[in-house]
Amino acid sequence: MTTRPNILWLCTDQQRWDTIAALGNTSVRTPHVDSLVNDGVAFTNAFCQSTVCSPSRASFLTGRYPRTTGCRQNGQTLPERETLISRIFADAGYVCGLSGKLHLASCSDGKVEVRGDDGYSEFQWSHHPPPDWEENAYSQWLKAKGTSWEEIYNGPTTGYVKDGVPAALHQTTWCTEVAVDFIKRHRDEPWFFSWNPFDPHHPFDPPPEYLARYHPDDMPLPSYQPGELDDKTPYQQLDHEWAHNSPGEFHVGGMTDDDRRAVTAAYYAMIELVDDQVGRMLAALAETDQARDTLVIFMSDHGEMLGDHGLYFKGPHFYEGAIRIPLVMRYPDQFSKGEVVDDLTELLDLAPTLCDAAGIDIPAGMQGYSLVPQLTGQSEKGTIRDSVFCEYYNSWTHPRSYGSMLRTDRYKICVYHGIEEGELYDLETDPHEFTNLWNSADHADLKQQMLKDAFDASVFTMDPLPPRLGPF
Ligand SMILES: [Ca+2]
Repeated sequence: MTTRPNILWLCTDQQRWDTIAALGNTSVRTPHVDSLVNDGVAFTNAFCQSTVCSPSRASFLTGRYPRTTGCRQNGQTLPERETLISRIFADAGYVCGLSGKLHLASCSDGKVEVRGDDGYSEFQWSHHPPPDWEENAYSQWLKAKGTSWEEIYNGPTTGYVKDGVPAALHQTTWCTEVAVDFIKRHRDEPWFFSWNPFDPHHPFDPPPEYLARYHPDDMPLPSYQPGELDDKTPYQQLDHEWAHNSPGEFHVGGMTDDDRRAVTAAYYAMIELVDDQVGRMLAALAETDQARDTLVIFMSDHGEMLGDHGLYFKGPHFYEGAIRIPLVMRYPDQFSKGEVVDDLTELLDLAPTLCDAAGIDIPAGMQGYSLVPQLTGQSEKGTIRDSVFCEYYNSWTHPRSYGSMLRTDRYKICVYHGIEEGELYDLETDPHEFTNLWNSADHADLKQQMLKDAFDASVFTMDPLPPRLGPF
């Protein structure tokens, strides 16, 4: 692969894996992402390296595990020694742009996110829609249109769902306008663009005209069995009452089935807006005759529990809803068309994949594998990796919650450090992860082996840098 493709990197926030119509979800409409599936390669077993923003994003933007980058928790700044994939592409002569969030440093409590050496020459930052910072470029866009967030975010609210701002004034739409403008202006040079909207992250507040398209009665109920949390972690038991263990906010313990269906409807409505905006960017590529020269990635930074196991949002939980994400790539004439790859894949495989596809040497510190062999039909099934590894180190709610997870094709073990609870699932006999085998005498040998394998993964995911230069 000798050309220099443009990179259009579409990264939503908190979008779980099973939200693409073309891959089997019959309740959501995603025609534009479906077109990427049909014209590109879909990875149906792709996993994030952490279930919250900053460690996950720091990981896939460097190709290194959260503990390796040093950005292990929300609120930590990615150390300066780390090199972002956008910096690598800028150094290779690409013009790099971003709209939406980056989240590689703390931006809570009114702090503006401090930028590192990220390589973006065009940087339209908006961590989230509310105007918590003067620097929020989305707020400035609303102001230029003669309105404000406070003015337009005033729809009716239930305890769980809200009518958000109209699509024309939505942050996802704004992110897209910035992207389309960038795509049109840079057609004569190689470019790299990060489209990072906040949706479909909670709150569940789609534009009212999108919410109206999804009737709660048509939505499936989450995957949950009463009593299943009895032998699971205290973090899950607490989040089963209040999401993120934050009393007064999202009262999971008070939900009815109608509430659960309404939340799913709102989540899917946000995803349909995301999809429509993806369609605008794909159209801009086609209109400017850049579609064939552009590698498009669609993915998310982590999942959303969406009521599965009686849980919402995310947390120190390693269920499929939280760790498994959509991942689709399209590069016409170069990558396979309409291929579905079910090999285990980690998000940190993306950075080496992009380097490989663009003819850039893969840096020695990257810990993932290039997926180009899978993308071009040059690999045997199951040759990427035997397992995926995910980490959570007191990253958000539940102070003192430390967990790590190893998942193979068949088994998943979740080890919570410093407490006695853990989880072990047989995904073949129990694909919905209802039955925790951690304390099952019949599975003691399996648990022992998985603990050893997880310990191995913990060792083998340490930083490969600095390079070893000789025997001594
Ligand atoms: Ca996130």
